[in-house]
Amino acid sequence: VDNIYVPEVFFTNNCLTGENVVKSTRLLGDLDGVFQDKDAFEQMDRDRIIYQVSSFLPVVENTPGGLFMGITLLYPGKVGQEFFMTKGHFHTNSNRAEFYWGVEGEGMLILMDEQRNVWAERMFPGSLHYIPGKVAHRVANIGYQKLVFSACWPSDAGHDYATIAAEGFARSLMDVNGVPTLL
Ligand code: PAN
Ligand code: ZN
Repeated sequence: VDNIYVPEVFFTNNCLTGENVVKSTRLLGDLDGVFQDKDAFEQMDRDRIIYQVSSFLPVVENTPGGLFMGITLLYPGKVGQEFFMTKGHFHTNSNRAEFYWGVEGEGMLILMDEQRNVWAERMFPGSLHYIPGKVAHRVANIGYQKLVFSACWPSDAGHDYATIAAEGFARSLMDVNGVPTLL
């Protein structure tokens, strides 16, 4: 997939070269098991693009003291009544924190601590979110347009997807009569 969203600002920063930009695409089929409504999921096109991430990795993964930055484009849509969202993860180095900030569109940052308490913060252009260590994070697009947000995290954070794949989040963000609601 070539038409990934990359704002021009990244090309004006001379520390970023083609070699340290990593792009990835998540299709609906990559999110098997993530959404609550299995019947609705099975009826949808597994090849549909749900989100794309461009990550800027100026140092080697796991370097202590470095920073990574990424920009995520999350398309609008729902599986049943549940908004399209990212997989979500804890950091492997569990105490590593992260900043997210909203660039375009409307979203909800869904957070869960190790005791499985879940809460959410509204994302919008210019919104800034501090994600403490030991807090799993995922983003849902609650609007009708694309949602774009950026992230900055330590280069030795790592991504633990397995815990969320196995246990999920304790609450899901559903469209309840037009109102995004954590259930
Ligand atoms: C972000 C996320 C990105 C995609 O850069 O990796 O938004 O979400 P998933 O990784 O959960 O699929 C981040 O949190 N980095 O640490
Ligand atoms: Zn993260």
